[in-house]
Amino acid sequence: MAGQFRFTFGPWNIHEGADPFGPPVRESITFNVKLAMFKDLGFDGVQFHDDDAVPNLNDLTPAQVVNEAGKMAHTLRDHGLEAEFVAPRLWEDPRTIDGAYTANDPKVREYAHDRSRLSVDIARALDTDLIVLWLAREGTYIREAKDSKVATERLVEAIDCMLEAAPNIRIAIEPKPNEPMDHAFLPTTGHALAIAALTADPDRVGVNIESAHAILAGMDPSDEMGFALAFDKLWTVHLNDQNGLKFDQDKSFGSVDLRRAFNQVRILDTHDYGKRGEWVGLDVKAMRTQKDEAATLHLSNSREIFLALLEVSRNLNQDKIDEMIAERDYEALDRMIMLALLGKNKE
Ligand code: GLO
Ligand code: MG
Repeated sequence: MAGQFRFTFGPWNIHEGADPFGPPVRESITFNVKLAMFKDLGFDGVQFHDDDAVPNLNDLTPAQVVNEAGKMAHTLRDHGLEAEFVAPRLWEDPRTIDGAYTANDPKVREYAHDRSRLSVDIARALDTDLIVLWLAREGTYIREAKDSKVATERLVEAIDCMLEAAPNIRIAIEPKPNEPMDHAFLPTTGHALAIAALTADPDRVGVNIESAHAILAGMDPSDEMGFALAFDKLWTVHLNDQNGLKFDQDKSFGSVDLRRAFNQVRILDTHDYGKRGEWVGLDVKAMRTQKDEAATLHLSNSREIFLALLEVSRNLNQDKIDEMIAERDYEALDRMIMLALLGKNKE
């Protein structure tokens, strides 16, 4: 049964290990070398930022951007890989320091719209219909800096601009409550799905749920996933783990709370996630202390843990579980799950 799921990660998941308080601890790896690693690590698809696919795209004409993206599509095919999505990287340009879509300066908003349309062109050239929107700087450090009603309207405008750019493009919003901003405007799945309703084509706006982001918002990631699944809006996931409320850690899947990871796998599997081509995306980072040689194991480990938890979930005796639920015998159910996670499932 296992193998029904197909996995992706992004080139940023193989990282130099730099953090705000120290220098890089590993050598940089070029994009092409990273691409050559995907299959060996067990991955069939690539998540792209727009400028992962077309470096220096701000210096190119739109026609040149499409041409470069076309070359990347060939490179991908040569590696036997597919593109899962393209995400406009709107948080590294000096212009977007105080936000892109929600910037107070109309020229910055115009730049953000233009760049987002380019991301749509890149997605089409890479043969994917999915745009992921991680709204990094769309929030505030102080409440008075932006008007949240106006900001919401500006987010709708930005999404509409992408929906208009291509008739079949779909947008998966990746909610996150904080970091780098103190307060983000779309912190949860509920916010993302609610804003979809204000756009020109709600059917083409869904979510990318990241485990760590849900945890930072005080939510259970599997419940967030279940909520999005009920709306038929879970178009991708960023699985990882997070140790409490601190900076976004992007730890290996299951490394903090195995049961929380198990419940994410279980809700996805129970509701046939993946059957319509949805990928299992990871957004994990190597530990800062890892030496170069071990700096990709967080990816293969996360996939391995996903598949191991899938096996645990599928081996559970559902009739027994149903009986326990009917009896409200939650102690027995609790024990059963814990023993299963310990590899001691005797049912
Ligand atoms: C950061 C996000 C980031 C996005 C990626 C794709 O917190 O998780 O990694 O997922 O840039 O847009
Ligand atoms: Mg993410």
